[in-house]
Amino acid sequence: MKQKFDIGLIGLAVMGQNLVLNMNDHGYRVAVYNRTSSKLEDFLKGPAAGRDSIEGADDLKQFISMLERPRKVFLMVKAGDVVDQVISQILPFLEEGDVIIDGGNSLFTDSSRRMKNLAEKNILFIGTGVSGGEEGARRGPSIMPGGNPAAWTHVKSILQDISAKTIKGEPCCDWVGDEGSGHYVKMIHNGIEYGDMQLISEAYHLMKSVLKLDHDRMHEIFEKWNKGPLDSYLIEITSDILSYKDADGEPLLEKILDTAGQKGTGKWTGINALETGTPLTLISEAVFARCLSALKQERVAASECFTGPENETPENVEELIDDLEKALLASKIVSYAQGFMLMRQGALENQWELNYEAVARMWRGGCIIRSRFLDNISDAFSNNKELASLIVDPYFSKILQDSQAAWRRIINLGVQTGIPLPAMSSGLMFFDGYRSASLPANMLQAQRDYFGAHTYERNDSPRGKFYHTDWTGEGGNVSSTTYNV
Ligand code: NBP
Repeated sequence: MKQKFDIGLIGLAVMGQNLVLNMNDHGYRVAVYNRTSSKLEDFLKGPAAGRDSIEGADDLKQFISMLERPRKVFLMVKAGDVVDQVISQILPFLEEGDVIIDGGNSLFTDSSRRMKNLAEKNILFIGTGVSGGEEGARRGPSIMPGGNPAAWTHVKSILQDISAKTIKGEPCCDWVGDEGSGHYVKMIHNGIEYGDMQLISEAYHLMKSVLKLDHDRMHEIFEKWNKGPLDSYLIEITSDILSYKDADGEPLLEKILDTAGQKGTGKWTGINALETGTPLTLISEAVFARCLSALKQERVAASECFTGPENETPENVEELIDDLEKALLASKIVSYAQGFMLMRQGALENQWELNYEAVARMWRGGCIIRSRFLDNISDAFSNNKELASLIVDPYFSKILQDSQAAWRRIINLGVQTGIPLPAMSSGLMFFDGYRSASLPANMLQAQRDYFGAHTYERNDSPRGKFYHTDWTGEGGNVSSTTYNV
């Protein structure tokens, strides 16, 4: 009898093809299927040619019959309804104990629903984040699996073998937790990615438009920053992008239209932050900055209505470059602190037990936000499992303390020259709010009580005791019900 296959993969677009080759490089026999059969043929005759242990089927029943039991079916198709459609197409051919792994960018609530529905049929479901794009999928992505814990033993070795490894050789893949927690962690990863990208773009904007640096100089600066605490994949590719010349010898970057696209995971992170009441200000600003950039026509029209401030090259350019590095690092700390705050809130609301140290380790290699900095985050949670915020961890609080003067100078520079720094400034505003023992919310509470009898607590009374004042002398004694949403 013909030897069965270790795993089957459905969806031979860029991610699927590269994951198959990666699995095969690690000794796994892989069966493949794609809705459009010409793409299956192209793959088998192209990238998979000469690999005997990769075989395809253009019929789902046959494809499933090729798999070793318990069958492991990896879906790498477009996120959303397509995942439900494909699951319902393969279900008739699966048996109890088989495993479905969805590796696309699915919404975590969909993954929770799929896990529960499939558990009723005794099919084990995993929703896993896969990050690293094409190169990551081929050479080792960061993989964040969550779902039915009984599935983990069946796929652990495959997923950890194909994942990226940290410098210490640890796999950038570990069990995240129950239900849709794997996709939840991936969603936050993508939100943080939005924040990092926006912060870097703001630094580039100031360098180009205020410090008037040319592309070669900007390339050198990012290259230098990549040897310090900002060392990361995104800083590295920014340096490469700045040195890339078009056919005419001019920087290609300046020919790219300034309207950003997005596929939804940043938006989901912002929505979840609002739903859970988490102040995820920097990442949300990064999402809105993309939305604002997309209003190109309106921006061009508005640019003709207003004149911004005069913009003369400052005298202390070298000092400002150092300030910018510090401002970028400080803002980045706030962004990650907010991302981990949201993760803690998500874990609380969904009753998941998340290991934050392991999450930081999973992001250490293979994924788009990989950076040296994630080792420090992992250490912070290893030193204190109950850490309220990365901001108060001794390593990060010292950086913030030492950088805040430079950070303020950079935000001032942006304000004075009319260069928008939405993410960097919202990071500073959050920092100032978070480190303030008192905020003007007493005024908010007074206003709420004045117009809506919403009541307030007092500084000189125990928490939980609520007061209402008849501010005008014309109100009654009846107060509104006290609750928070
Ligand atoms: P796409 O997101 O472009 O999806 C294309 C695949 O989905 C093709 O195999 C296509 O089959 C299949 N598909 C579609 Br579209 N509709 C289908 C249907 N109704 N039934 C069955 N199959 C269908 O590919 P990708 O960029 O490789 O991404 C795959 C997943 O991984 C997505 O969820 C994506 O968000 C996620 N992801 C992507 C990246 C990245 O960098 N691209 C990184 C990380 C995660 P066809 O060939 O017949 O049209």
